[in-house]
Amino acid sequence: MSVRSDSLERFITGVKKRNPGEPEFHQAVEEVAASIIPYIQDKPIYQEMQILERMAEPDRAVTFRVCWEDDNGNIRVNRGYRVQFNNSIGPYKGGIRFHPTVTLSVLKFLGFEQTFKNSLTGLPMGGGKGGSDFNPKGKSNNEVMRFCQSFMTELNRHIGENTDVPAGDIGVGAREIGYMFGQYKRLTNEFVGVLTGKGLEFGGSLIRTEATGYGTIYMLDNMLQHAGNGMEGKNIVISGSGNVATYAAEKCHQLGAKVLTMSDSSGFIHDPAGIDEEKLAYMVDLKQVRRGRIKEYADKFGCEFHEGRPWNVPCDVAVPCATQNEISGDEAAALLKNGCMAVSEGANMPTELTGINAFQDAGILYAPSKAANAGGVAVSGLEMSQNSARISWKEDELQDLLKGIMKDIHDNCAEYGQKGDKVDYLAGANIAGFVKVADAMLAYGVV
Ligand code: NDP
Ligand code: 2IT
Repeated sequence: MSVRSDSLERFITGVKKRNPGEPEFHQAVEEVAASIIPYIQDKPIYQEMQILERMAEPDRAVTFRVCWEDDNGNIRVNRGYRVQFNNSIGPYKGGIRFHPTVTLSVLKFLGFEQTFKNSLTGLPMGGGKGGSDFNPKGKSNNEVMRFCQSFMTELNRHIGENTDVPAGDIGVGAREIGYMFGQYKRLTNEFVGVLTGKGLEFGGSLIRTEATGYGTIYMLDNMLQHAGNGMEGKNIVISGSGNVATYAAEKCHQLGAKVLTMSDSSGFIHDPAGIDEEKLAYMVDLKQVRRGRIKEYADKFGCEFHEGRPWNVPCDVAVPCATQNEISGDEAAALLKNGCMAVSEGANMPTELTGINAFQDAGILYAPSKAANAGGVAVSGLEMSQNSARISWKEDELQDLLKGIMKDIHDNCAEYGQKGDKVDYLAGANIAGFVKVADAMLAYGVV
């Protein structure tokens, strides 16, 4: 075993021992450490000051009981969380997820990743994540409202515009942010930018809704252009049909590519004619407004619906936009076998480590989530700025800012990830994200 892999092994063994039963968190830390440990090999100050070890420990994690009453008068109990991971370069910032699979492990992986992602945006934001095992599926609006109010009744004491600024994630969109912001305002008697992703009437920013999906495709476009290629005519396989997937699909279409698939937890639709703006509008109504199942799209447009995930559909580019670990090693191999030459991750950590290794070994363009989906939190950062200054920027200004931030992220990853005549975007993103946070931590001494 080489010195490097030996120290990686020792580091990961320590992380696993201190955090038993948290496989998603172990996975996220291992993926980052595999880039950082070789990088700091000849930079003893980061080792002496135990920077990586300190970054793998959240500042704090709170869990709390969330009680609410359903429409039948039954008392229901869920668990709420906020993991405040690292505030070295700005207030904690990151989404809230409502999904039955939410655990401390999932939120720690997301909070850890968020710290690097937020650093990459170039904006002053630390990393955090929160959520609950509450399942919004099948709940009435009133049930969702009562849950959100109860959740915020506890969460409000841990957050603040200069302390911790949550936003949306899986299961948390404009509706939930509205209910939570209303409750925060009521409890504290303060109208401040304590959440992002707000409605435009009460301090939200234009293009926040579109920003993550658009940004994921800007990252892809930047990678393709850097390699002398482009989006025009590419066949794209997308998973998910929520916020991120929808606007990723829209941007692909606008840039001249063809979107073949979208999915939800019941399966995927395969539309060889391509998902255009009109079909996408139907999808938004189906999934975001009526909260229906994706099979209805196949019935409406006469295309195929399959159970499972879309990674066996031949494509040029894969854009996973649903959830973590949705591309296994075998599915990565299937994508490669069918000619996939680029992957841009809209979801957080959608590819298992074996899948990442397969993409890296094949030398395809691979944009890891912390770089590829940073456009969402970047526009959240711009929403915070607008709220602090009590102004609203125009749409074209924000579009330009988002494009510029994604170009800077690409170029920063390319600079740190240059290996011979190729770019290792995974190493580039990890190292570029690390350096800024690490140097701030060095400046603070032992805290
Ligand atoms: P949404 O809740 O809007 O949509 C989630 C989509 O993914 C739905 O189609 C959902 O299907 C599907 N999905 C969720 N969990 C699973 C699962 N376990 N198995 C299969 N399908 C699943 O969430 P977002 O679009 O906001 O988030 C998607 C991903 O993007 C997440 O990884 C999130 O962390 C990440 N992300 C989101 C950002 C944002 O700004 N919203 C920013 C950066 C990253 P169904 O409808 O059946 O549940
Ligand atoms: O994973 C993410 O970056 C998000 N869910 C968005 C976080 C934010 O604060 O906008």
